[in-house]
Amino acid sequence: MPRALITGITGQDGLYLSELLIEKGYEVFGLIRGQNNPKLDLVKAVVPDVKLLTGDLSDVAGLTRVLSASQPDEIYNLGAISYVAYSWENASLTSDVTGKGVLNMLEATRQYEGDSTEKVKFYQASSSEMFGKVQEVPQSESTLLWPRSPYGVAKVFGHYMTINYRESYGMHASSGILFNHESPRRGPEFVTRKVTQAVARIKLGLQQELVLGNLDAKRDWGFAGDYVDAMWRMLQQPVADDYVIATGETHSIRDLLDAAFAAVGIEDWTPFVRQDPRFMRPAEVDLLIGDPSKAKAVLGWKPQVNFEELVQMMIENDLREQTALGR
Ligand code: NAP
Ligand code: G4F
Repeated sequence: MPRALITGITGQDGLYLSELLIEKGYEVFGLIRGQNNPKLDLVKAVVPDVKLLTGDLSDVAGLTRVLSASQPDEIYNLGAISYVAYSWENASLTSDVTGKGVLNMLEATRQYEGDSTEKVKFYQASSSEMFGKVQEVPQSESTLLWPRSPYGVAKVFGHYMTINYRESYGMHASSGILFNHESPRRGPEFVTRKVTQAVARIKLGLQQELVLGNLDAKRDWGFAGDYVDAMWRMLQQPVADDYVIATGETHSIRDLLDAAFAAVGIEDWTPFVRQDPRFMRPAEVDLLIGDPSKAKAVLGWKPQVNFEELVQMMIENDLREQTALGR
C-alpha cells in the first residue's frame, strides 16, 4: 500500500486529493495545524480513513517528526496562506508560510530521504498568480514570472526552491503551476464561491445585494476535482518536472455573474451587484489563461468540467446549503 502525506488537508484541494488517493488504495496522512482546528470535524466526516498528524509549515522540527511518523512515498505540499487579498495585510506571515514553508518541507524531505535509493516524490502547489503582470498570452511553463502580490512573490520563492532542490540534490520534486480551480468546497472568501453563495441567497430571498471589487479581471477557472488528478499524475512520472494545469479558456468576473445569475433564472444582475473600492487590490492580475498542452501530452491530463458546468455545480450546491440554513 503506497503512503502519501498531504499538507493543507483541511483545504479544498486537500479534501479532493485525499478522496482520490484513498480510492486508489493509498494510506493517507494529513498534516493539521493548531490545537483545536475548526475544520477537524469536516476532515473526519469527508475522509475518515485519513490519519492526522499535527504540525505547522513554519516549524521544520515538527515537519521532520511528521515525516518519520508517516514514512511517505509521496508528499503533496498543499498547505499555504492562499488568499491573495489577505497577503498584502499579512505579507510577512504569508512569506513565512507560503514561501519559507516550502523550503521547510523540502529540507525535511531531503533529510528524511537521507541516503536511501528510493526517491520520495514531492509535489509543490505552485500558482498561476506567479505570472501576475503577464508577459505572454497564454501562459506556459516557460513564461517569465512577474508576481503582483506578496502571495505571488512567496509562491515564486517556493517554486524556484522546488526546482533548486531537484537540480541540487536530484530530488523527485515537481511543481504544478495550477490556474484557479473551484468547487462547492471553495472557501467563501474567493470570488467564485462568494458569487454563487450570494446568488443562491438572493434567489431564496435571504440577501438583497452582492458587493464586489474589480469586475474586469479574467481568470482561467477549472474544477478542483480535475486538478488534484493532475497532481497525482505528476508524481507517477519517472522524471520530475513542472506543468501548467489549466483549461485554456478565460472568463471575466462579469461572465461569472452572467452564468451564476442565469443559473437561477435572473438575466439582468445589475440591480443586485454593487462595486466597492474595499475589494479592489493594490495591484491586480488582469488576465490569466493557461496553456496546458504539456500536461496533455506528457500526463495525458485534460479537464473534464467546463466553466458553465462548474458554475452550475456550485450554484446547485449553494441553493441546497442555503435552503437548509434558511437564514
Ligand atoms: P485552501 O483551501 O486555502 O487551503 C489551504 C490549506 O493550507 C489549509 O488546509 C490550511 O489549513 C493550510 N495551512 C495554512 N497555513 C498553514 C500552516 N502554517 N501550516 C500548515 N498548513 C497551513 O487552499 P486550496 O485552494 O486547497 O489550495 C491548495 C494549495 O494550492 C495552496 O498552496 C494554494 O496556494 C495553491 N493553489 C491554489 C489554487 C486554487 O485556485 N485553489 C491555484 C493555484 C495554487 P488551516 O485549515 O489550518 O488553515
Ligand atoms: O477568487 P480570487 O480571490 O482568486 P485569485 O486572487 O485569483 O487567487 C486564487 O487563484 C490563484 C491562482 O491564480 C491561487 F494561487 C490563489 O491561492 C487563489 O486560490 O480573485 C479572483 C479575481 C481577482 O481579480 C479579484 O480582484 O476576482 C476579483 N474580485 C473582484 N471582486 C474579487 C472580488 N475577489 C474576491 N476574493 N472578492 C471580491 O469581492
